[in-house]
Formats: sequence, structure tokens, C-alpha cells
Amino acid sequence: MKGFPYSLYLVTDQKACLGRDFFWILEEALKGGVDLVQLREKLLSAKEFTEKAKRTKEICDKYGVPLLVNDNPQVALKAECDGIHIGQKDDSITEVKQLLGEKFPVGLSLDQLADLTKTESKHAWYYGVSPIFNTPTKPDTLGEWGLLGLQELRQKTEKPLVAIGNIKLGNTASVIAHGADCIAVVSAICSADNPSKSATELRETIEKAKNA
Ligand code: TZP
Ligand code: MG
Repeated sequence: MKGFPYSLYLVTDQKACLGRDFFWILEEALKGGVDLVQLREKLLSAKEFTEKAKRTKEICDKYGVPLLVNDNPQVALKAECDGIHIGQKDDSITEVKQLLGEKFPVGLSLDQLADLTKTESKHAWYYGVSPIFNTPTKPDTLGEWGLLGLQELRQKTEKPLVAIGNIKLGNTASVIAHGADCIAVVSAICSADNPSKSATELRETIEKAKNA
């Protein structure tokens, strides 16, 4: 994968699907306009995670949308995913690339500005700016970047910035205006009454803000 042509990034969360079928929500999101997916699983065994990743990959392939997995390089390998996303507490990019190959796309979460200057960070494909706003979906974060933090980071790096954390339709345009290349959401799609419609509205808002 070259460059970063993505705008709306779905990070999945089984719990956020509110008891509805995971694969139905995934497919609705893809129909609606999600153009990048991360399968994020914290509770499954490696075997269950791999099985779910394989099925998710088949569905993403139908829409020509790349699939990343969270944290687990073995799952990325076995399910033939397109990339992996890691956080500051996961295996390092170097370790991940040792297993998956030098060219394998690795996205990295930055929790604070100091993470940008760590030696490893320059090998990331994109940075997840985590979180832009505090969110009940992931309460164990270090603190929020806020719009001004995002703007400051934008001035310090040319890598693609994926903003995540309590982003909804109403604040999407301002997150783009402050320097994000792509918006990542969990609940705004997974928990929406109509996930397809929510994805479409988010995507349209992002594209409009990018062209503003
Ligand atoms: N990483 C930082 S915030 C977050 C993750 C996975 C959760 C974002 O969820 P939501 O529901 O879009 O606020
Ligand atoms: Mg992680």
C-alpha cells in the first residue's frame, strides 16, 4: 500500500455493536463508505482472532477495502491482512517487521508529542492520534490531544495522521480542519442505528472538509 488515500477508518469493537451481528455492521459500514478497517479484538484467543480476521478479510475484499489488525502480528500473517496497527505498549515496529517483512504497513498510535521523536516512530506508515477527545469507548488513555494538540503535531510531521477518539458527525469537519488526513471511529458507526447511513454522512463530511 502506497501513500494514504483513506478518509474514513472503521475500528471495530464487538461490544459497541450493541448485540447486533458484527459482520452485518461491518458490511453496512463498507457499503456506506468506510475505506479502511481495523479489526480490534482484545478478548479473543489467537485462534478465534485469526478466524474472525479471515472472515473479515473476505468481506473487506469484496469492497476492495484494506484490513488491518490490532496488535497481533501472527494474526496479520495468518489472515493475510494488509497491515497492522500497534500502540505504544505493543511489540515494537522493528519486531513486527522482523516477522512480517520490512515493507509491511504498520500504523502506530501516538499518545503524546514525545512519542513522535522516538526512533521507532519514523518507521510508521501513519500515526494514530490517540485520543483526540476522551471517549468512553477506550477509557484507559493517557490524556486527550485536543484540536490544538493535533494542529501542533500536524506542523511537526508529514506522515498521514489518523484522528481517533469521540469523533462524531458534528466534530468531524473541525478535526479535518486541524490537520487530520483520516477519521477513525468506533461508536459513531458500530453503535449507530443505521451504520451504513452514518458511514455515508461521515464520509461526505470528511470529503467536504478536505476540499474546503
Ligand atoms: N484508540 C483511541 S480512542 C479509541 C481507540 C481504539 C476508541 C475510539 O472510539 P470512539 O467510539 O470512536 O470514541
Ligand atoms: Mg495495542
